[in-house]
Order: sequence, then C-alpha cells, then structure tokens
Amino acid sequence: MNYPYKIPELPYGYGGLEPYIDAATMEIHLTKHHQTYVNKLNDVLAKYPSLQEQPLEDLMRNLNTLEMPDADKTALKNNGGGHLNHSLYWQVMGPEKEVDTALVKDIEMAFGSMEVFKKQITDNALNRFGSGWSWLVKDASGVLKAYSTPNQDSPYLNNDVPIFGIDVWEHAYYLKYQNRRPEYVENWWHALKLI
Ligand code: MN3
Repeated sequence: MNYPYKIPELPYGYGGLEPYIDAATMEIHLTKHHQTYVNKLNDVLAKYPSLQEQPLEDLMRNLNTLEMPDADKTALKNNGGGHLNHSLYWQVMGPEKEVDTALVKDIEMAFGSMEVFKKQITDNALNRFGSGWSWLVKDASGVLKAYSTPNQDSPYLNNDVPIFGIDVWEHAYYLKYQNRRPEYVENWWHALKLI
C-alpha cells in the first residue's frame, strides 16, 4: 500500500459474503465509507511529502512523534486507521473458509479454547459503546490479545499487529441487521475465513 492510497477490489464481489453480510452493505461500505477514509487520508498526506513513502503502519506507530498540527494528526489517525482497518477487514473475510491451522493452535494455547476466545471477541464487540472495532492482535512480544478500540483507532497505535477485526460501526450492519449488533456479530464468524 502506498500513497496515493486507494480502495481494494474485493476478490469475492459484493455478494460474496451473503447471507451473512448483504451485497448492498458491502458495496456502500467499500465504495462510500472506506473510499471517504482513503480520500481524507490522501488529503492530509498531500501536505507532508516526507510521510507519503513511509508505511502507514509506521505512521500509526509513531503518530505521537510526528511534527504536525493536532488537527492533521487527528485526521491522519482517523483516516489512516480507517484505511488500514478496512483493508484488513475485507481481506480476512471470504465466501469459503481458509482455516489457518497454526493460528487456531495459537488461539487455543493463548485463550484456552476456541469457545472462550470467540466469546471474548464477541463480548468486546458487543460492549464497545458507539462505534469501533473488536480485535485479535499480536503484541510486540508475540502474545495474542483480544481488545476493542473506539472509532477508527488502529492497533498499530498500540504497537500491536492486528490479525483480524470486526467492524462494529453501524454502517457495517445497519441495512440488514438494524439495531441487532449481536446478530451481526454472531453471523460475522461465518464470514471470517481464517478460523
Ligand atoms: Mn467500516
């Protein structure tokens, strides 16, 4: 990924995750919401040529050390995070399971069982008040952790590497599920291809 950033093409099409995520939600989510993060990210980076060639993950890790006004820093955090978070979200979902057996083993080691793990990720998704994400991440020492972040805050801000995240902004589910976030999250596990 490099500046100017752009939205990806979905290898499985807008309808590829039906019935768990409907095609209209996928299309609007990618071409309107994600596109807006990309546009605003490119707008803020246009002012900082020296940052354009740096990996976006590094800009998130080093956000506090960047020399820029607070308004630009906030725009970079929100829209850089928005781009990174959504790019991963499209990538970890798919119409067919492509189970990562090494990851499954690591999860069972770290959390005790897949059931305990899924409950924790789900609880984090349901307890996130307002908009945000529920994550599985690997920290700098290689330990798997589950937590949620508000808004578009990227796990890279914490120096963690995200493995997958559930988008719990209403725009991710409202057309099909309206206020029923628990039903969206329950169905989302079917759209996740990794486990
Ligand atoms: Mn979203």
